[in-house]
Amino acid sequence: MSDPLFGAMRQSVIDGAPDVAAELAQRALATGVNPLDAVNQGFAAGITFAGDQFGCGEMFLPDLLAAAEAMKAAMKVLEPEMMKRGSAREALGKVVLGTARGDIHDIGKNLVGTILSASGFQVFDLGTSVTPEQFIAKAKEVAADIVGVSALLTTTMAGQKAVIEALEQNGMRPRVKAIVGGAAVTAKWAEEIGADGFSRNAIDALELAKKLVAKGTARA
Ligand code: B1M
Repeated sequence: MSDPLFGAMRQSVIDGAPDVAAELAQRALATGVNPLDAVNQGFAAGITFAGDQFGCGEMFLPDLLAAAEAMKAAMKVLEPEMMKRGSAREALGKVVLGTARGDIHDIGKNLVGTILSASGFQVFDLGTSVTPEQFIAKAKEVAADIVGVSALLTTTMAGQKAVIEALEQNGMRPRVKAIVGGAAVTAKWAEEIGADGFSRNAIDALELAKKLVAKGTARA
């Protein structure tokens, strides 16, 4: 029954139509669709298609920007509901989150932050293009358990490595765990740079974060 709705969501992002996307997100909530399903099966399918079209030269940057705006309009409607549905309310741990230096992609990072917050983590989101120094300063300030760095560009993945090096240099490892993610990030890359883990999507990021805090990263 929801399939045509998911199809319309996908199309609203491809068309770069924020008003339509927001309206569809509202309709999904009104009809009892799980907001995460709306993201994964609807809107994210649209942004992935747009990215593929951009990658092969069938879509241009303004189209991709418009698609991203539509996706964000939908996320603005869905995020509060995702937060409300979060089951665990106790503080599981503190996570400092951001997108790597030089990288302005934030849709996936925001989704990771929403899922972690909704599930009981206290998330400090530093936004996009975050320097290693900013990650370190915030992690020290809040006594973070986990630092999470998102990177969508192959060029900005180096920023993930720089954050882990900075954690080492500041004597914050191994107490503070480092997790990485983003479309081009692989398990091999995560291992190579000494991350404590990586995840392909927001749900896996939650499982990973839970595992890491359970392994004894809890604050002294
Ligand atoms: Co950009 N872009 N983009 N872009 N863009 C990609 C990444 C690209 C693959 C598109 C392509 O060519 N096919 C390509 C990168 C190529 C590469 O380096 N390998 C690319 C490029 C080239 C660029 C520009 C350089 C284009 C230009 O200017 N010529 C430019 C770079 C700007 C910069 O950052 N300095 C650029 C700009 C943009 C827009 C501004 C137009 C827009 C971003 C808007 C925004 O985020 N506010 C945009 C978009 C939308 C994309 C694509 C199409 C979609 C990304 C997205 O939001 N996906 C992307 C193609 C693609 O990925 N298929 C592309 C949906 C989101 C839910 O998924 O972000 O993967 P994702 O997040 C997932 C997982 O990865 C994971 O969980 C999330 C939720 O499930 N995850 C984590 C993410 N972070 C995590 C962190 C974790 C754990 C899991 O722990 C910390």
